Amino acid sequence: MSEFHLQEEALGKAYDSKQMRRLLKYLRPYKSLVVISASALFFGSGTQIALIALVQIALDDYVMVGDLGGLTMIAGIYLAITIARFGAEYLQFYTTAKMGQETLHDIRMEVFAKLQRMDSKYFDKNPVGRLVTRVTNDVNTLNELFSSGVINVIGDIIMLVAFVSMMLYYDWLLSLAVFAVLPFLVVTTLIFRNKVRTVFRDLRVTIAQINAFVNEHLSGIAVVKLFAREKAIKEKFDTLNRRAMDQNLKQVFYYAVFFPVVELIGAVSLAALIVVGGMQITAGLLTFGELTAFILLVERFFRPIRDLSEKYNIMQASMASSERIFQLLDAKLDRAGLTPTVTIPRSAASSASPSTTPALSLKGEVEFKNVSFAYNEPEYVLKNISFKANPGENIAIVGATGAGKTSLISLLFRFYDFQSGQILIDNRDIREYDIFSLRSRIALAPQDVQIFSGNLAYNIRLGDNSISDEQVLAAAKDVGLDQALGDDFDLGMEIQERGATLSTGQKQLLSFARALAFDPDILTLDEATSSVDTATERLIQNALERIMKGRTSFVVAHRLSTIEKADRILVFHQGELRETGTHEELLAIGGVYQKLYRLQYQPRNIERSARSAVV
Ligand code: TTP
Ligand code: MG
Repeated sequence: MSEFHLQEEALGKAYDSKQMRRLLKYLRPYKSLVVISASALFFGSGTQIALIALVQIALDDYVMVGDLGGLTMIAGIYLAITIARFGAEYLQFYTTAKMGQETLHDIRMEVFAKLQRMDSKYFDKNPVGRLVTRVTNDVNTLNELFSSGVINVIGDIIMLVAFVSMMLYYDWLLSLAVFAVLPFLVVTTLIFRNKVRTVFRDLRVTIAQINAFVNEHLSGIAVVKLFAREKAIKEKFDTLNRRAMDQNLKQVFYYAVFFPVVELIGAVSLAALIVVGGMQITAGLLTFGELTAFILLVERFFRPIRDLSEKYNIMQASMASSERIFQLLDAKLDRAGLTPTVTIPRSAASSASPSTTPALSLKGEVEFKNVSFAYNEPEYVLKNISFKANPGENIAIVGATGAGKTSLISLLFRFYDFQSGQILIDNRDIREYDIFSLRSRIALAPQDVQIFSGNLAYNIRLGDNSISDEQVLAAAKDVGLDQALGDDFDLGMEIQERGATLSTGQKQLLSFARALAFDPDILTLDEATSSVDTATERLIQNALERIMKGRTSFVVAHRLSTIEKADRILVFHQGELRETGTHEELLAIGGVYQKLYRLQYQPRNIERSARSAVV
């Protein structure tokens, strides 16, 4: 059974006081709503009791005596109380819903904010589908707790107590007749709860599986189509879907049995009531009005009991959800929150003029000192790496696939912390820098360009409004995005999620523009391995040259032209830095680089390597 399976399956207790206290903290900002809602609930419950008492008074003191004038007055009071009850119920319904939605909003924000602060390792371990479930399903379950659970459970209990006291007040013998059926009710409820809990848990697992399945197979729809797997995958989905349906029906079945059984028990107790009540009336121990009121009470008496058993499910689900949410909220934070910080103020980008020199920036000297790194120890993907890049130097990083090039780059950004060694930027350990300002001075154009739905300008500045339209436009033109997009080029042009409207080359240029827009001190590029047409190739070449000028830059290079122009080439092989030098120097050595060059970079082989890269 997968970890995912287990996690979604966990359905623990229906009540955990520590967790409940923590949940209730979310209600704190909405104290006035809680007070209004609770008062309305009390008031509403009071009216219910009052109405029943009124019926008893009307029957005994007016109908039986034949006082019709007084009866009109009672009817008037009845109407007034009913209207008040309507008002109270409206108020209670509205305020609880508002309270629920407000807390829901707060929790969702908190969960999302927390997710944003998680480090790369966390996302490596937790599938996106599951995290989406945290933000949507789990938070929604809590909504049920807040909007229909907490306060109503209290309300149900109050009503039960009130009804029981009133029944005892009217006639204790009759009350005993009613309570005699309670054991049956309790047993039925327990059986029902057990059955439903099992089905409910199974259903949750199935739904989580359906979510994950849909997520995976829609994200990978191209592969599904490519291999014509639609039919088989549809069948697999059908199995899951059918399972969910069966489980749902099973749940419905239990409900369909449970409710009528409760009704039946109620009917039996009513019958007993009429017999015993009739005898009591004949004996002069009970009035007709009191018996009527009693019958009304008994009817209402079973309702909160039934509701409570339903609320049990809500409570249980929300305890499980809140446990998962709290687990996420309590997860260890990105080192950003933990490290001592030396703040590098951002360059004066907000002053709009691109010519302004940054207030404080990095010179761009980068040094790796015996850096070793493993995603999972002891599988080291970088072994004892040492080199130094001078400010403004353009460095190409080459190596076969899996050599550790992307990993090396990600260390600079502290996406991961390495196990040993030191990385220095401007002679200072990168762990001493404030992580956010560090990242704001180093740009990355990654191997896979992530596109967000929105227009071109949004995709370049990524919502950073301190980058002006002029800067965005300048960056776009500087990398030749205007030429690549031709007549379509416009900062307002809409770009679809996953970049369906852009070609690979255009996406690359866009990512360059993104990197350039905030005028970084150090630039890193992870060239895409896929090939583009010669015109775009030339655009990319020119763009690369322009954006690397005057900055320390690291380019994971797959293009011979990029490599040849670099000041220095670092050759990686199986996690080790094997060779360092210029193109000519390295060819002369006749080592790893020469082999790589022969296999991949030599002009006549480009076509072939490009094709293999795509596959
Ligand atoms: P990379 O650093 O991704 O290798 P690369 O960038 O040189 O390869 P390519 O040219 O194909 O882009 O991977 C080095 C090793 O690290 C590899 O064995 C896979 C492993 N790895 C992880 O375990 N987790 C990760 O998140 C990444 C990126 C790599
Ligand atoms: Mg890579």
